[in-house]
Amino acid sequence: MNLLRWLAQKSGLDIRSAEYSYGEDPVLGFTSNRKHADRWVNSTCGYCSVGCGMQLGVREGKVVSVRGNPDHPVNLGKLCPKGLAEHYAIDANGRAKYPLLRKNGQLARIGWDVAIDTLVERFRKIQQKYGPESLGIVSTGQLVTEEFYALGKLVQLGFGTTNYDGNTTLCMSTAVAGYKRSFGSDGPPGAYEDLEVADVILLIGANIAENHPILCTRLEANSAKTLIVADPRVTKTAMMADVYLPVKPRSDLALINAILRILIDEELYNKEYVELHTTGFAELRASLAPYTVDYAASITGLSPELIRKTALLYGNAKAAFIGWTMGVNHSTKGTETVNAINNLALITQNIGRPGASPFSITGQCNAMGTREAGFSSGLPGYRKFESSEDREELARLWNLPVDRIPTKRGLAYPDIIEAAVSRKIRALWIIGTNPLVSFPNIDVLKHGLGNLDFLVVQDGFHPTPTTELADMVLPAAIWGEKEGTYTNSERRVSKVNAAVKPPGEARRDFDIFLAVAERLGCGKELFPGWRNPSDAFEEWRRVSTGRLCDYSGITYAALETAGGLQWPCPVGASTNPAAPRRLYTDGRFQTDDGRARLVPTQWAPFPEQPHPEFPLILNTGRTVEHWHTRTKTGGISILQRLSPRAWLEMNPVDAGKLGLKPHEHVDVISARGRVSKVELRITEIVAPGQIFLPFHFVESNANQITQSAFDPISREPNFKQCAVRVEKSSTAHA
Ligand SMILES: Nc1nc2c(c(=O)[nH]1)N[C@H]1C(S)=C(S)[C@@H](COP(=O)(O)OP(=O)(O)OC[C@H]3O[C@@H](n4cnc5c(=O)[nH]c(N)nc54)[C@H](O)[C@@H]3O)O[C@H]1N2
Ligand SMILES: Nc1nc2c(c(=O)[nH]1)N[C@H]1C(S)=C(S)[C@@H](COP(=O)(O)OP(=O)(O)OC[C@H]3O[C@@H](n4cnc5c(=O)[nH]c(N)nc54)[C@H](O)[C@@H]3O)O[C@H]1N2
Ligand code: SF4
Ligand SMILES: [Mo]
Repeated sequence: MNLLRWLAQKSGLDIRSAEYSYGEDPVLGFTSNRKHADRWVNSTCGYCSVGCGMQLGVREGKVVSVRGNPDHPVNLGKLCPKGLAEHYAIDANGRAKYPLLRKNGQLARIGWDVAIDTLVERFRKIQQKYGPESLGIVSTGQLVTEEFYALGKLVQLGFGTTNYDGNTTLCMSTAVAGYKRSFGSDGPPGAYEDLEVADVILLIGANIAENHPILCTRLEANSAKTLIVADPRVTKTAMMADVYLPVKPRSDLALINAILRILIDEELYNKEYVELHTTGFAELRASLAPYTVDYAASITGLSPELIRKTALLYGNAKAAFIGWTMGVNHSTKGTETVNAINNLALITQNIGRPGASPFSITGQCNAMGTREAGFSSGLPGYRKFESSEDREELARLWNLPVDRIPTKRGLAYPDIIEAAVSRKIRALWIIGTNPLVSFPNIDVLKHGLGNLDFLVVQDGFHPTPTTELADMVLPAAIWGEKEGTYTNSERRVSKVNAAVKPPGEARRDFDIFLAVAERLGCGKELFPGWRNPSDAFEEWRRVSTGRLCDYSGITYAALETAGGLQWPCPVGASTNPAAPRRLYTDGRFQTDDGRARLVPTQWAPFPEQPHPEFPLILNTGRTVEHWHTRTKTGGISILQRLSPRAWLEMNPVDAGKLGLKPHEHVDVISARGRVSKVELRITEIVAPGQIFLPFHFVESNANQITQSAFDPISREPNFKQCAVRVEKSSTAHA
């Protein structure tokens, strides 16, 4: 049976009456081709960071269909199931339509003028009383770049607080920190094309079949490759592998260090490249002394032969690609693991060449945009707070005194929450993220939010678990209703366009930021003459000129023609087919001496090891049908029917020991809390001693039980392991 028929049967949807029909492409690569719409608007998918080009079909003021853009260089017309159903999110139930303010305990409708006045007055009063840094802002990876650029200026220069971060610290901050330490700058160096030309591809903790489905089409196009997948779970991606590495949870660092040691011992590395383009080789080599194959085998659970085989495959490859995602980043050793991956790529010169890259596959549609143009963990344009030269340059570009530019970053997201717990942060503005579902160890978060004097939540949906706690809710336009740009994982900037108007009185985040700036009295100074995202884009092009993430050659018009352009894109590059597609092609890095750093790393066991009271290791993650906290996908019936509720994966060995049967309801308990009545799936997809729970479902919230443990460098949570036990549900806990 083909996937469409299966999807339709499972979801109860009549294929003939569906809004679109599908082509016969392989699993997850189907296309839609029915044209019910009066007009089609080009845009880019608003879910994941693959960044597929789309066309939104509009009829009578509604988006009635979407289809892949056949001319877009990322996806050539293909879309995955979430993408194909994305238009339903626009008209889904539960869109936020009006500003709301809490009065006598209830959220009540107010007008925009009152909303903006109240926000500015309350924030200002709190800052006057407790200091500018008592205001915190937590944003997202899902606005357009123009909005991130505007928000950064508003927060840091308008409100004058540095306590600004995003959900990207739950996601990408580890990759960012690792890239900065190795290469002197953030920025994934490769291109998707690399997946088509590499002869060895190693995916570590990246389940692209579920989470970046259209990247799988790149793998299919490469028949000569050897695909190696390291994941403790036999994911759909692992099932595609030529070599599957069932690593024990969080043992990757030991594996990579052992591979490094084998390649150095057997001289399978590029001495000339190491000498000319890196520093720290002697220290790296010394740090690898403990990582014998046998030691790594004891940590990873892999056989010594399999470790050697993997090392030799990578070491002998003409072009080797390493892609990683949350299996690496969601760890207190995440940044070091990224550095070990970069070390491996550097000593073998698997960087800056076709097919060769240490590549962080990003997550949200525009996590990259906030990394480039945002002003939270760095200054816009990958500039550094610590660099007086960078600060002076920005001050000149903005026509501001240099002492207005902060000299260090403020608190990271988990530290903002800690500061709310300790009442140093008194007011919080949450934009485009739903922490009541996505933040680890929710009870700490609830405590922090409960301590605030004023909480504003700006979201496209209401009620959400987070908007329900707000003192003020600001209704935002979402994807399909606004204009700007997204940058995908391969640094490709694509255009996002409005096809319809937002519902009720919802406004573009961009307009909300401008209105707040106006009311704050800094509108003219920070956003002179701005009305539309294109105004922000023009300034951002100037601010990024000459930087690694150079946008100066990108215009909205050029994006419409090309379908998407990769940076660096200096003037003239958008029409030059010979412009470099990758970073670091000349072996020069963004460090002071132009050399990459080889960073010694040390493996350590994950925090909270299993013990008799909590003997199982909990892994959490995603499924193809849903997007994070399900504000966008929970109301889309085809997706919701395919994946209606949470489940718990457990190996038959553990189920046998606990006397549990398939489909029984179980509770999952950690030292912090309990998830009640989850349906049990007994399966060898997970190894004995490990269980897996998706984090999409607030009713069975995985983050009720995850831990408050963070990478010391990136501050990213250790979402992928904690100690739990499983019990058959009793009615007492129902
Ligand atoms: N359908 C869908 N797609 C999405 C998203 C979504 O919500 N839904 N979200 C987007 C976002 S923001 C992100 S960040 C990406 C995330 O994309 P992924 O990182 O692929 O997603 P996860 O399921 O969180 O985790 C990936 C894998 O890490 C494995 N893992 C756990 N522990 C370890 C370990 O110790 N070592 C190794 N090697 N692997 C381990 C898990 O078993 C899991 O299969 O997906 C993006 N795409
Ligand atoms: N246990 C566990 N927890 C995890 C993870 C895990 O693997 N395991 N993964 C982590 C990762 S990688 C991530 S990225 C986070 C994601 O966690 P969240 O950011 O909390 O997830 P989303 O559901 O994407 O929330 C985005 C919110 O923004 C709103 N929104 C959408 N578009 C717009 C817009 O244009 N403007 C505004 N103002 N609002 C908008 C949506 O309605 C939604 O409420 O979760 C993290 N949490
Ligand atoms: S792969 Fe990602 S970007 Fe492409 S259609 Fe699916 S969710 Fe959208
Ligand atoms: Mo993410």
